[in-house]
Formats: sequence, structure tokens, C-alpha cells
Amino acid sequence: MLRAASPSGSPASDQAVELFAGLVEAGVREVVLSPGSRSQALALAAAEYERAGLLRLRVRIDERTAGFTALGLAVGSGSPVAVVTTSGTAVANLHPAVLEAHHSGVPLVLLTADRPAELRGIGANQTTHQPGIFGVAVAWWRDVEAPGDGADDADADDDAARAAAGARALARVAVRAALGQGTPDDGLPLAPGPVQLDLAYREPLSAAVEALPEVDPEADPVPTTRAPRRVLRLAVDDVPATVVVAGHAAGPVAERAARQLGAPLVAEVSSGARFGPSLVPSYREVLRDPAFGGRARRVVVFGHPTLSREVPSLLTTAGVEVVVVQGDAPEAYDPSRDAVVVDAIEVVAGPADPDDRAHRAWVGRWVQAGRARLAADDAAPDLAAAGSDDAAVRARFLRGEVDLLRRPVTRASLAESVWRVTWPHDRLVLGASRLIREFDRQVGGKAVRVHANRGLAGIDGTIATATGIALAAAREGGRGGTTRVVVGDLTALHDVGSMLLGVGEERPRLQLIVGDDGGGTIFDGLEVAATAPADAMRRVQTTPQQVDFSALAAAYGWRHVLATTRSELDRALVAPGEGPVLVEVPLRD
Ligand SMILES: Cc1ncc(C[n+]2csc(CCOP(=O)(O)OP(=O)(O)O)c2C)c(N)n1
Ligand SMILES: [Mg+2]
Repeated sequence: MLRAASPSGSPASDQAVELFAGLVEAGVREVVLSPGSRSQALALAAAEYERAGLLRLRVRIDERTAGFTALGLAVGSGSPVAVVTTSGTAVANLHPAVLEAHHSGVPLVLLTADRPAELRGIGANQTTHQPGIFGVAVAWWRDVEAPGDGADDADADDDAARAAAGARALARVAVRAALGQGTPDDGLPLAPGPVQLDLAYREPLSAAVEALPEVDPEADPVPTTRAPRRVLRLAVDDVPATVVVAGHAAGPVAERAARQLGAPLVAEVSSGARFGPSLVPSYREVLRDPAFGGRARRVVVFGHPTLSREVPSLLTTAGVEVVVVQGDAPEAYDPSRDAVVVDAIEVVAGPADPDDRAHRAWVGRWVQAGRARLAADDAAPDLAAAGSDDAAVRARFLRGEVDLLRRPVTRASLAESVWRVTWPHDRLVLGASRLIREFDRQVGGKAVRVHANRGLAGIDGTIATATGIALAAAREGGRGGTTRVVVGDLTALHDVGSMLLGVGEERPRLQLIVGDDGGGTIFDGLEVAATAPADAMRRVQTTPQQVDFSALAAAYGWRHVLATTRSELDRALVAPGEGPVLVEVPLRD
């Protein structure tokens, strides 16, 4: 009697179980999936791994949400995350998150279920051209043939074992590809990003998974960091003239480099390097000043600067030498097209010392100039009045403070309030548009974790990304921090579907802070606003809305707080409470 080649009765389920075994062994801990028929073997296998405590599973009905949730989880955890979808438009709905992940070098393993070869190209239901559907946004993909053909043969056990080993190996290669752990010889990507396994399945699409195979999650994870290939040795300038720029996701390495080079540090708010003694506040104004930006002769760039015009202008100034430390991005940030692009710098001893008087003075002047500009715009409380011996002066001070707290919230005060309550155990996520720029303009140095989707600066997927970051933060030792995501009203509404957390899904401690100015007001600041007819401008650019955010929160089972004054906002930001809350903040300028 010959045996069937499939241990479970469904080659699809056999393969799905082994694929997840390979993913777990390679270091994947999180899977986000959206439901579907063709993907059922993957979904049910993932559920078994979750039950066994080997994977955590997040289920989202909208693949666009699933993709961005996975992106947030990957950014927040520093590990690759798997995403499972069914076939057809389901796959295409991942595209926005895939593009963002590609441009910011975030590792995702997309498992997209597909029809087998015999059902492709004949108009079969829910069937399109999925392999390679993401184009250049996916640096590695495989069109994986449907497993098994159900044929009985004498080597059934051998075939099953071979198929199992093949699936595990394929999963491991996919993780190596997602983490950019290729070598110039093996054809795998050299930088992290999304990868796709397009997995064809034929009937029977699944069978009960009786038992999981042996899996050792700690045995051999694929490393999540890569050794730098191109390392540039840099010496401290003889005559100080270097500036370090930390764009998005630069990381603390940029802050260290500034200190080692005796250079002022220009750090965007989501750089991960906005702290330390070299940090220049109000960097835009300082860069514009010929006495500062005009004196820079060498700029070392980390991360992806996107928030100012002054940084690209500096990098394209004649006579300025630019070194770009590329990091995880697929493209080096090089507006001059003339930079020296490397993976890391090593500061080496030269004749000058970063702590000598000349370098300290160079950094000190930049920092002071920035502080002076910040203080000029700052309505800092008059602490002398607070401590005055004169009761009338003290009373006037207190009345002023109380008055301030009753005032409506402005963009600047919103940024200030949120920054003030953010601490290292918290996470801050900033949506695209005006508010991130407001933070960037005015908040001071603090070693807190700030995230933003700056790969493409889309207003899409921000709630889902923040949810992923909050879920990842909750796993990190459960230290009880809060994830706050600050977005404009249109950015919130663009991703409103991501407020849907299905029954039984983990509800993260997330504050969705919506700065509501009735539409996309960023366009008011563009040159076009001065020339376009006001009503057309409003209709096609501002796109005003009057959504009832309280009803919206209620519909999705979120708490809702309306914060119209600064004190109401301050209270809402630190209010205890489990699960997600929408904090609606009507904005006055
Ligand atoms: C997916 C996507 N679509 C369109 C845009 C263009 N865009 C940039 S900002 C913006 C308006 C954002 O409005 P809102 O979130 O209310 O922020 P505000 O400018 O009012 O602060 C739009 C449509 C984009 N960045 N991403
Ligand atoms: Mg708005």
C-alpha cells in the first residue's frame, strides 16, 4: 500500500507549517495576517504557532492596515515581521506599507497566497499577476510553485521530508533577504527591506494541523545587524569646519560622531540623535546664517533628512565636502550627487583634538546661536516673578500661568505639551505634514524614541504604524510606557480603518492625538496659496472635513477626550487608562 506524500492530507498545510518553523528559527516572532481562502493554510498554521507560544499573531481585516502594523512592529522591535494575505487585490493593499518599508529599509516577509500555475492567465476568480507585483520596492521575491501534487509513490516519506526541509530553508533565505544579509555572491539583498514569497496553493487548501514539528526559536536566528562594508576613516579637522547632520532614523551613532569630530549636531526630531552637548537648537535659522552654515566645509550625514530646506541647501553648496553614512536606506541621501557614500565612519586620531579650545568654541558658538534663537520665540515662564518677594508680583505671575492654561491649543503648544510628557519608556510617533515640522522646529534635546514614516512621508497608515510600535513597546519588558501618535485631522481620517481592533486582539496603550484644523492646512504655506482662487484652493487642496471624532471613537470602541485648552490637553496626556484613546485637539494656529 503506497502512502500519500502529504502527512496532514494537505500539502498546503504541510508547507505552511514548515515555512513558519523556518521563520521562527530565523528569528521572526510576529505575524500580521488578513483573512482569506487561498491563504487559509498559512493563517491556520500561524494560529497554531501562536497557541504554542512561538509566534504572536495580529489579525487585521484590511491588508493596508496589516502592512503598516507589521511595519510598526518591525521598526519597534528591530526584528523582521511576517505578513500573510490571500490573493488578488488583498496583495496590492500591502503596497503603501511595502513602499514605505523599502524606502526606510524595514525588514518584512510578505507571504502572499496565490493560485497555482494551471489557474493563472485564464480569468480565474481573484487571480492576478502577483509575483513581482511590488516592482523595485521588493529587492527579492520568489514565485513558489504549489507544493505536492498528491501523487502516491514509494518514496513518499522522503518526498515529505525533502519538501519540509525545502520550505524551512526557503523561509530562512527570505529572512536573510529581508535583513539584507546577502553577500555579493549569493544574489540576496545587501540592505534590509520587504521581500515576497508568492505561494501558490491548490486544493485541498488546508487540513487540520495535528502537531507542530520540532522548532528551536533560539537555535540560529539570522543576525539583525550587518557589518559595515565601506568604512571611512575621518580625522578631526585642523581648523574646525565640520557639521554632523542626523536625519530620520540616524540613531545615537550620529550624536557620538558629532562629539568625536568636535562638530555641531543638527538633528531632526525623529533622528534618534536629538540630544547631547553638541545639539544645535533651531538649526534651520542657524544653518541659514552665513556666520554658521556659511562656514561649514565638511558635512557628515546620517539617516534621511526630510524636514528642512536648509539641509539640502547646505549639502549642495559649492566647496562643502559631503560624507553620507547610508544606513539601512536603499538610496543614499545625496542631493549634490557628489557625496562620498559609506556604511560607517571611524574617527581617527589626527593633529587636532575634538576637545581642544578651537573645537569647543566652534561647537559652543553653534549651540549658543541656536539657543538664542529658540529663546527669542519662546514664551518661557518668568521664573524670577514666580520667586519674587513681592506677593503682588507672584500673584500676577500665577494669574498669567492660569490664563495660559485656559488658552486654546496651538500647534506650537501641542508639540511642547507632548514633548514635555514623553520619557524614554514612552514612544512618540509623528504623522507627516505640519505637526512633525512644528516638533522639529521647537522641541529641545531629549533621548526619547520618536518614530515617523519618513521613507515616503505619506499621510497613510500612521495609526496602524503607531499601533505596531505600541504593540512592540508592550513586549519590551512591559514597562508601562505610553505610545502617543500625533497627527493632523486628514492624516487621522486617512487611516481611520486602522482603529478597528477585532475581538480578542491586543489593545495597546495608545494615544491618538488629532490636531484638528479642519483639513490639510500645510498647503496654505505653499506659493500656490497666494495665486490660486481661494475657493478652488479650499476645495482641491485643503479638503476641509467636519467629522465627529467623538462618534468615530465610539464606533470603534475607543475612549475619546476633547481637549480644547492647554490644561485639558496636559491632563489628557498623562491620564491613566488602558487601551487606546483618541484625544481630539481643536487647533488655533
Ligand atoms: C498618502 C498621501 N497622500 C497625499 C499626501 C499629500 N499630503 C501631504 S500633507 C497632506 C494634508 C495633511 O493634512 P492634515 O493631516 O490635516 O495635516 P495639516 O497639514 O492640516 O497639519 C496631504 C494630503 C501624502 N503625503 N500622502
Ligand atoms: Mg489638518
